[in-house]
Amino acid sequence: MKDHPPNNSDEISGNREAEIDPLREVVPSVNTPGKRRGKAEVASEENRPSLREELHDRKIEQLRQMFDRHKGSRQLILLQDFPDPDALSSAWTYKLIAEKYDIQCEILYAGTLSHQENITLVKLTGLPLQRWTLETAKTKDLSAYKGCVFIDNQGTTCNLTEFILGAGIPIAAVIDHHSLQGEMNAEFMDVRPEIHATATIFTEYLQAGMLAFDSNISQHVKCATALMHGLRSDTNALRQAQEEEFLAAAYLSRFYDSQLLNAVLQSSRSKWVMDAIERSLKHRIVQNNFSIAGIGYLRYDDRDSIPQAADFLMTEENVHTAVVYAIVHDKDEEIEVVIGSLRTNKLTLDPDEFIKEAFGQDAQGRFFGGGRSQAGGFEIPVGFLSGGNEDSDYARMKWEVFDAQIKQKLLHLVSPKDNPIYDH
Ligand SMILES: [Mn+2]
Repeated sequence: MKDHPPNNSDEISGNREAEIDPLREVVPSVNTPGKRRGKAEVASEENRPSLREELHDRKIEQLRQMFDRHKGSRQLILLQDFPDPDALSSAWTYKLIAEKYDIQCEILYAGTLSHQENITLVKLTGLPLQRWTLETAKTKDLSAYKGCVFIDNQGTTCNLTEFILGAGIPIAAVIDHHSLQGEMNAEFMDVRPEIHATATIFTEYLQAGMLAFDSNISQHVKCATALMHGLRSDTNALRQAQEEEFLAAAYLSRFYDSQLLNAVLQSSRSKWVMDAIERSLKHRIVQNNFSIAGIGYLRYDDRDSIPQAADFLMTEENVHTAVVYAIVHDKDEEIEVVIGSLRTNKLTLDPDEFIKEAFGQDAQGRFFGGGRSQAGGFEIPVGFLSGGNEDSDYARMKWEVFDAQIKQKLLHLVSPKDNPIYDH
């Protein structure tokens, strides 16, 4: 279990003020990329690359240069502790591109691969993934690695970050679609919060010629399938996809294996996920179209069942937003954290703002959570109250206190009128 800042689940982003997006700064409208201009536009403009295209080309050039500088070396790709399909497929694509530059990459995660679809994805595609706990990392000769790479995260959701950076390995690249979480001293940065999946960014790299997929090469077909799955899973099966994602999916459709994707999508839910769903149904309260459920204690390895339970609560009629949370405990380390997931299809609800406003900041000024488009998460350390659950009365009391406090904070925002403190 990680012991660093709590504001770091996979759905969490950093300070919005700090967002830097060169494309957005220069071109105010991100919805009118030059490549897709209408026919009605002036002919002379047709041949002139737009500012956005130029910036895109410049990014690709910077990426090439970074790879050139690292030719023949080795790199570590760091994923979040609970890697999702977007992260897994994007990391694999990076690894395949890097191989063209004779760069060997290890794809690492420190936590658990627990979502049934992720386990199936890795098994069926042979996605080259390694689990390195902090203990494992300490036994490795890190001097072999000349760069580390953060993909679909910016280090805050990875338990290895501090150790790897502390070992003096420079950051070769950060490629992500979460809001910028702070300054990173990286050789190459491509952080685009307006894009809904990192797999979209990587598909753009492929289209720009960083690697030519070949449908006769089984590894390429499997990687394209993984990217398609990544795209789908970060966009609610493309229901929340934008033009960029559809264009990426269209490109990937030339290479991916639809049967393989089906096999991944049909993986069945584990008993633990079924249990979490059952508990969330039993304990949910629905107010103003919000469905909120505290589901008690959960093993660390079953953390992924929280967002799945939230997804399930979203299927009830008239519910536009679901929040599910649990006290997640790590038996080995006696550490407990309240972990929660938010899902919404209400376009005017910004999960990042909602979570930051609901839970505020800790004593160090760090938020307990945040979000990306239509999803968010939070982690609240149980701290001094951790452990001692052999005494079932104590365990129950502790849960009731956390449950009441979290509900109270959420309901402040859900129905401000009901709360005297909010009633100005
Ligand atoms: Mn993602």
